[in-house]
Amino acid sequence: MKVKFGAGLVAAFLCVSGGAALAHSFLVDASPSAKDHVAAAPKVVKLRFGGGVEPAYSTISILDESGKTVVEGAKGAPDKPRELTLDAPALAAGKYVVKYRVLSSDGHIVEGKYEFTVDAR
Ligand SMILES: [Cu+2]
Repeated sequence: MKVKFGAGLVAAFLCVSGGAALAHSFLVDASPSAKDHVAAAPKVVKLRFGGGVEPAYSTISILDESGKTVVEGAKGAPDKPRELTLDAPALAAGKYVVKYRVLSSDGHIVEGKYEFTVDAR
């Protein structure tokens, strides 16, 4: 019993620290993606994860250069259980940060952030 409990603790720790081989839902693709420079403001932010995610318990935010939240939310689609989207308002040229905090269907929270730039026209 003691051994099993110990093993469980190790597994939980590894999950939080983000070992790549684990099954929970890390971000695998994003549009716009990290460090992207886009000529036109994206109408939607789309994040794809390595496993299923729960839209009702997940949030994507877009922050402007000053750190102010421009918009937040998250939509899923029943036929795309690994994807979340966020409709973006008209973004002016500038740097933005996409932050996400999602509930993976294995029960773990996965969070992260990255930056993209809308170039001046
Ligand atoms: Cu996990």
